[in-house]
Amino acid sequence: MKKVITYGTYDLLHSGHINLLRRAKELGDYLIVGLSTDEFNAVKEKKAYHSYEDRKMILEAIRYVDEVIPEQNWEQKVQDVIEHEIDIFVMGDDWEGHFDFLKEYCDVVYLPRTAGISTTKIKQDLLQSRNG
Ligand code: C2G
Repeated sequence: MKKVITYGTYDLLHSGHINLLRRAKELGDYLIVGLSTDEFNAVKEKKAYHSYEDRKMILEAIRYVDEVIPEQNWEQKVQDVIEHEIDIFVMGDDWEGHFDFLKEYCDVVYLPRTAGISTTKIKQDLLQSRNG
């Protein structure tokens, strides 16, 4: 069984997230998502709209996702890859090069981001529409 892992905040789920998860799953048989906790989001200077529990429940409902684990810090990836016997690490290419240190432990794949959509854009568009 080929195991894949990816990480993220996955707040205000949108087509870019789903495109990433679908392509990540297509690379193997089992997809784990390391979901950023609310505390780690603060480290990433992100404030998610949905709580970790809600974002986890939403991800677990997606057909491409087999397991969700908490992402609590920048340092856990090597341990996660070893413990979960991961074959492929996947991220969107906005992270190109940032996780190449994992090549010692598994394949590292950066997939093209989906253009024109982001959680930040959703928040900005909603703010503008409210302000007229
Ligand atoms: N993504 C994408 N296309 C978009 C938006 C996001 O492919 N239009 C991808 C990102 O590249 C990432 C995943 O969807 O692989 C999740 O995006 P975020 O929730 O924004 O993740 P991020 O905050 O970048 O967290 O340790 C890694 C970090 O936790 C990554």
